Parts: sequence; structure tokens; C-alpha cells
Amino acid sequence: MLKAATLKEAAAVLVVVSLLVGLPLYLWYWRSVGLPHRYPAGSKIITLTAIADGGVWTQDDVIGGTYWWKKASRTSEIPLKQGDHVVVRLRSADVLHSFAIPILRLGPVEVPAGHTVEVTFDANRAGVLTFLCWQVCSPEHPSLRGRFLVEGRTTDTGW
Ligand SMILES: [Cu+2]
Repeated sequence: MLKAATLKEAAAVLVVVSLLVGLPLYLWYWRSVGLPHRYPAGSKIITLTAIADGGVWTQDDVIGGTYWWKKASRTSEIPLKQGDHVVVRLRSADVLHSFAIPILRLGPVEVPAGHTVEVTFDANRAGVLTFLCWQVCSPEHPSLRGRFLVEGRTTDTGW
């Protein structure tokens, strides 16, 4: 009787430990190996999260409690190489935002809180691509902007 109870306890501990270790490992694997395989080889994958407070686009992880206790760093410039196929994974940490790259006539696409929205583009020409929020989301909405800097053979400031 005692032996059966000990075995059950051991099995329960094994299940709990497997979950505690296995789930984070699976999430890490999915993010670092599984996610890039969803896109064409060589794609540049960028995750941008919009935060209304402060008007910030950030590449930091803003997940759960990090919204409250960690100040996200502003992403103002993102370097690219001419010819990059770019996948931008867009998130909102709070309210409805939107994303656009006007010079490419990309967007605006809505970025609701709690969802991940993807846009793709090819950085075919060197120069500057301004991206911004197209939705008046907060008093600091005008700060929700940044630039892709496309390094290449030719520089076209008309972008
Ligand atoms: Cu906005």
C-alpha cells in the first residue's frame, strides 16, 4: 500500500516537473526555431510592440507584468540591408494602434491589443522608410514613429 502511494507521488512529481521544464523549453523552441521556419528563408523578422503611454514602438518583450514593472526601450531606428525580405510582427500592449509605412503605401493596418498582426515588405531600395501609428491612440500618439534605415548600393532620399 505504501509503495503504491509512493509511486503515485513520484509520478505526480514527474508530471509537474516535466510541465515546469517542458513548457518553457517548448516555447523557447517554437520562438527560436519554429517561428522563423514559417517565413521564407533569410527573412528578417522584427517584432514591434506599440505602447500608448509614452508613444513607444519597442522591440522589447512586453508580456503580462512587464508592461507594468519594466520601462520598454524605444525603437527609433531599425537597420536593414537592401534586398531584405522583412516580416514585421505587430503587437499592441494596450489600446488599438495601427501601423503604416506611407512611402511604401503599406497599411495602415489595425493592431488591436492582444493580437499579433503581420505585414511584409521587401526593402528593394536603399534609404529611409518612416513607419508610424496611423490611429490617434493617446496624447503621445505623434511619438509612435520610427525609421527603417535601408543600407545599400544607392541612397535614395526620396523615400
Ligand atoms: Cu497612435
